Amino acid sequence: MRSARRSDPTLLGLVSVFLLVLTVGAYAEKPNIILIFADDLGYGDLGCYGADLATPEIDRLAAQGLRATDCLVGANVCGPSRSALMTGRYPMRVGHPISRHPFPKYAAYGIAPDELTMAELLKSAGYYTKMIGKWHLGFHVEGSHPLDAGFDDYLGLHSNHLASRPDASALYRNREIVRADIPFTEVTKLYTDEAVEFIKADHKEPFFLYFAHHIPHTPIEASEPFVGASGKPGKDGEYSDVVLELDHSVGRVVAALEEAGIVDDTLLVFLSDNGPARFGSAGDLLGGKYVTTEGGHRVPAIFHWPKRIPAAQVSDALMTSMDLLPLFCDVAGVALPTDRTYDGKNIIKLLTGEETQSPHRYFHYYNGLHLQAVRNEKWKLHFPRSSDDQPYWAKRDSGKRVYTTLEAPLLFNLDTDAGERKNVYSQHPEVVAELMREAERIRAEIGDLHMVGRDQRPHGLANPQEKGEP
Ligand SMILES: [Ca+2]
Repeated sequence: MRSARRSDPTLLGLVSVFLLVLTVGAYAEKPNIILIFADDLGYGDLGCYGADLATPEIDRLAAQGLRATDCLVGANVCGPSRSALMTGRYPMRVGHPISRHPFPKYAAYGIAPDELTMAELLKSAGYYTKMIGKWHLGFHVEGSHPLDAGFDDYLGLHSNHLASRPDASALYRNREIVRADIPFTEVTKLYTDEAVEFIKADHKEPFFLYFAHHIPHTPIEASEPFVGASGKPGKDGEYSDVVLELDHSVGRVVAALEEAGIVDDTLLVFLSDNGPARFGSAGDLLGGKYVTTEGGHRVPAIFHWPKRIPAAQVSDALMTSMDLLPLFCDVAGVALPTDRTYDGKNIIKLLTGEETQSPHRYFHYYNGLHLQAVRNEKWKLHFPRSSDDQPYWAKRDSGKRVYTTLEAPLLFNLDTDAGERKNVYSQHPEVVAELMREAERIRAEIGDLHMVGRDQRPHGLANPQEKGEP
């Protein structure tokens, strides 16, 4: 009798239907995820971060969601910032602490195939994973292409757009060149068209879209409809025009979500990969891209998900770009792998307003391979440095490149001096001692310029801090 019941086709059918309902039910709870990554957009470049330029689309996202005022990226330049973003780990830990160039030196330097990206983890939960834009993690290195890193499909340029290098202005779909030489001014619209079409498609599964812009990175060139749009003169005006083009693109993505009726079920994150370069503003923060002051690492970061993130929130809790991987895993129902250390933390409760305290105790500022500062939520300690310690992008002071050499350590209270201008080192020896201990701990774990950490993946570069020859 019992064996007959086990093989009862009606009962098996009911069990199957029940399991199907469970599966579909779980699916319906998984949000789509869109990650929009700007390139070199400064902390002070958006209206909602105090710029004297209205960026209505992004400002609206901030008003409808959460705007973070203390979100740090894992590195202050494009390549390693992306290795941190994709893996949820410091670039030193994953063996990708240097920004690569299309030079022979970097021929075998890409994101390691056995690092797990957010795309691979989301794919394991049934997500369709798409990438549009700038990869910059070793596109031509075997095992380091976006399709090797968990993306189902890809459209974009392998690194920065360089009109002077034919391969650097080639548009790829997956592994094939589909346009040999695309003008820079066509890229943003083309990418945005692709994103809109993708969002409006009939999706059978939740999707993850990683949309990595080339703007407002150099060349500072807006496409024709945006030339002069800011009404500002000179090169700063041209930069503002590009920011408006970026804003317009974000608006089209949101409009597509609304038209598809899925905006409430989509977690949309907008942030920048590092601080502003020559043009652009870090607001009241000191420095910009290339250096380890707040202007290099602190970026605009906006979280939008009407179903779970209450509107009109501003959070001053310390967050990092590396938190996005654990966050995405949480909302997708993926258990974080336990075979590796994650530097990012799940920040879902900060976003929903259930918590206001950062899950982070410390943040570590590396410039290339060199540990230059450690902070907790309030205090930041900079260590002495010479130009020899610096990676090629920070060898000397110029423009927003500041504190490239320091003869003595500096301590700042970021609560009252986020601009890192008032050194209080001598007043707080106990804070200095604590941050020094933390520096020793992280050096032992993920290394420093002249030492290898016990959990540091080899980068494989000779003279890693030097740029190399074309
Ligand atoms: Ca960048």
